Amino acid sequence: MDGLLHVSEPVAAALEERRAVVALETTLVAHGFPQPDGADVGLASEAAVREAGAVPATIGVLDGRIHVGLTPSELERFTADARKLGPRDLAACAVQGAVGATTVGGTLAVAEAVGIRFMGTGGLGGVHRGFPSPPDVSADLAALARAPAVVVSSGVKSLLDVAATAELLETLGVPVLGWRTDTLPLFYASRGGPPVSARIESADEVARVAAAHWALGGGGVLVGRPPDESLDVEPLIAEAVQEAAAEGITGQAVTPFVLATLHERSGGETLRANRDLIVANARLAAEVAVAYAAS
Ligand code: PSU
Ligand code: MN
Repeated sequence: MDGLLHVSEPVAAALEERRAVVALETTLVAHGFPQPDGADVGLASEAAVREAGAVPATIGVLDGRIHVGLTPSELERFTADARKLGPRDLAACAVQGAVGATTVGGTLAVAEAVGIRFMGTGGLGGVHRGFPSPPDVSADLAALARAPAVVVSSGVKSLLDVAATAELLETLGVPVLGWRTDTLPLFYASRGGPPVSARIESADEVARVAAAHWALGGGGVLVGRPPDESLDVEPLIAEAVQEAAAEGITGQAVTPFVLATLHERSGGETLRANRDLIVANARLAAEVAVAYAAS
């Protein structure tokens, strides 16, 4: 399996020297936004990570290898026709030479394999509305329970059943830390979510809680950072989720369909909000990684 993982030179050097590294996914590049917005969001996230003093490691599958750290021209290859890769999909995609964009779960599986402990994203996947019909629970949850990594998100994507997802995170033993808040953010909306397991006030405090969790043999830690600009789009979400069901859209296709429908029906408002929160979360993940490296 030599050569299955390709770690870019800057990421390899940073890991070797125990400097701060932040993993970023490619699913939101390929499937979370129309092109060229997806690649722009990816590049803006990488820039935010660098500004905070860390090295970005954007992850995806190209040409038979799992890449950790992408060049801008490699990032542009993650278009809507890329496969969407959860942890189960990585191996087949690499062996078959397809282009594959990693979800949060897929990214965490690779991050664990190479020793990266921090990641930023938009919103975590979770229990889909209507469970158990369909019986759809994002693989993000199982991956987060296992990988020793801090994931900074704006909570759980509110197109899901957020309350059920929060219960499952407790069952899986995942600490849910509120960034200067007592409740889990609702992706586009900052308020109204379930309570967090602990509120934290600084990047250094997140780093210390994560280090303690890992010293106890724990895995993932979720940090919920409220979006700076809060949007109430619940009626649009309910409409889009219903349409997905009526059109027979299931499995991995549900989240991209709902996000795209919201981007369209909100006149681009959710697209702007989603982009801004992703970049801000990448920056905070880098600040936590820097604090951890300094400790
Ligand atoms: N956050 C966003 N946009 C996205 C996602 C997260 O702002 O597109 C993606 C992530 O890759 C996450 C995935 O892992 O949605 C969850 O998809 P599913 O519910 O099919 O597991
Ligand atoms: Mn699913």
